[in-house]
This record gives sequence, structure tokens and C-alpha cells, in this order.
Amino acid sequence: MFYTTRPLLLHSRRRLPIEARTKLAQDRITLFDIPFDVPGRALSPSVWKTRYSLNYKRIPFVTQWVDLVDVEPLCKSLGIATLSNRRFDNRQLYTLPVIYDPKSNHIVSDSMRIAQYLDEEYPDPEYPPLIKKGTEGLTQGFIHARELALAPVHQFVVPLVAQRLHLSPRSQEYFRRTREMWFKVGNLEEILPDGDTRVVEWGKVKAGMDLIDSWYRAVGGTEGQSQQGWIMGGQPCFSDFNVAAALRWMKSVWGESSPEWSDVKLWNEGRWARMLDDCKAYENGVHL
Ligand SMILES: N[C@@H](CCC(=O)N[C@@H](CS)C(=O)NCC(=O)O)C(=O)O
Repeated sequence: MFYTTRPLLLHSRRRLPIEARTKLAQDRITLFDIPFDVPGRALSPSVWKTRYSLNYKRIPFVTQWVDLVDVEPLCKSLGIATLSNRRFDNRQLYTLPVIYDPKSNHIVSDSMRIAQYLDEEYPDPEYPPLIKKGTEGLTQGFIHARELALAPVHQFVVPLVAQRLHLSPRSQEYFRRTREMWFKVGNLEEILPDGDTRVVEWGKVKAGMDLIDSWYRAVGGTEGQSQQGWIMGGQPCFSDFNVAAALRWMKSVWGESSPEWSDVKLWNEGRWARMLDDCKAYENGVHL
């Protein structure tokens, strides 16, 4: 793998040993991401949370592409893991995003911890905050509730990732095998609902989006009719990027003119299409 193999330490933030530093850019942050065959290569929803975060704060970074199947060895070699108890096959699941920041010589994993790290190291007012001080717990609660609300969409997206988006052959095999284990099916296509089940399950996706929409409508007043696009009011924050990253993933995998996206973009008075449009401003990086 990239770096010397060290004993596994489960940290979500640590200083990088000296011998590993020389292999990474020293003039800007490195963001580790998984390459897919989509324009721009970046598709992973969790890594998009960090892309949006870095771009929103206008912090320059470079992407280091890591095959999906190499995420675990990379993280082990860096001595970094997400502190989640998510497991596959009784094993710790190693995930991206991970960043390396030469400014502090820290390596940080997990999109929420990265956002907190960026706010500490690149503070307000020079850099806009991702998570306002004092709202860390609320943000974590929002993210958890958002994940539960959108859980029904996975069955409509994950099989299509395997069918349409080509990873390297090793990663393609890994993606199918791990997701079949995750959903407890022999073949990933089994989870894609059809017929009457599809109607019922699609209704659950709509109910999830309606629930999230109700949180946005509550912003800024008691009327429940707010048209403001961001959950904290005037400016976007990490919670918004969490929603936008999920939407972006759905739209990229289904395709702009798919029946699925054609539905979603009309739901909730077009809120979701508008949100993705507004987030376009944070899609491209800052170049030195
Ligand atoms: N809570 C984590 C979740 C990260 C996550 O699930 N990342 C996926 C990519 S979207 C991953 O790296 N999966 C590795 C694998 O499936 O082996 C975060 O937001 O950082």
C-alpha cells in the first residue's frame, strides 16, 4: 500500500509519522476519494460531504484516488479508522473520506469529524463555519435522522451502482460481495423492488423526503412555510451538505432524465433540485 504498515490504532485523528509525510502534498490538504467512471470521478456520497465542506471554506486540496478495495489497507497503513461500530462480516469497516493536512500534520477520518477539524483549524470569521459552535450534538442528531429518513432509497440506488458504474474489477467484485452481505441477499439485484412492491417502497422514499422537507419548512418561523434553502437559515452548513451529498449520489446514479430523478426533483416544490443547484457553487475546488 501507500505507506509503511504499522500496528492498527483506531484513531479518527492522529499525527502522521515522518516517513509517510514525504509521499503527500505539503502545500495543501489531500482528500482521499474512491474513483468511479463518472465525470470528475467523484461519486461517494460521504466523500462529497467533505468536498462540499472544503470548497465552501475555500480551502485548497488535491484528491488522491484510492480503489474501493484498497480503502482498508490505506487506513490501516495510516493508523486511522472511523470510530463507528459499523462492521461487515464481523470486521471493522474502514471508510473514506480521510484527509491529510500538512498545516497541522494531522490525518483525520469521518466526514463529521473532518468538518469539526476544519472549523478548529480554519476558523470563523476568515473561513465560514460548517458546524456552528454549540450545535455539534444537534448536527449529529440531524445526520442520524436524515440517514434513517433516507434509508429506503438504498434499495433503489445500490444495485444500479453495481450495474452501471464501473469500478476496477477487484473493487467491482468487492462492492457486490460486501453489499450482498450487507443486505443479506445472494444477488444484489434482488433488493431492487418491482411491481406493487416498488410502488410501496417508492412511497417510503417520498415519505422520507417529506419528513426532511418539514424540517426545512420549519426554518425561520412558526408558519411552517419557510422557503429558505438552508437548515440554519441564511448560509449552508455541514447538515445541508449531508443532504445535498445524498441527493447528488441519487441523481448521478439514476441519471438526470431517469423516472426516479424526474419524480424527486418535483417533490417538495422543487426544493431538492434547487438545493443541488445552489450547491454547484461548492463543487469545484480552489486552485493555488
Ligand atoms: N460516517 C462515515 C461514512 C463513510 C462511508 O460510509 N464511506 C464509504 C464511501 S461513501 C466507504 O468508504 N466505504 C468503504 C467500503 O464500503 O468498504 C462518514 O460520513 O465519513
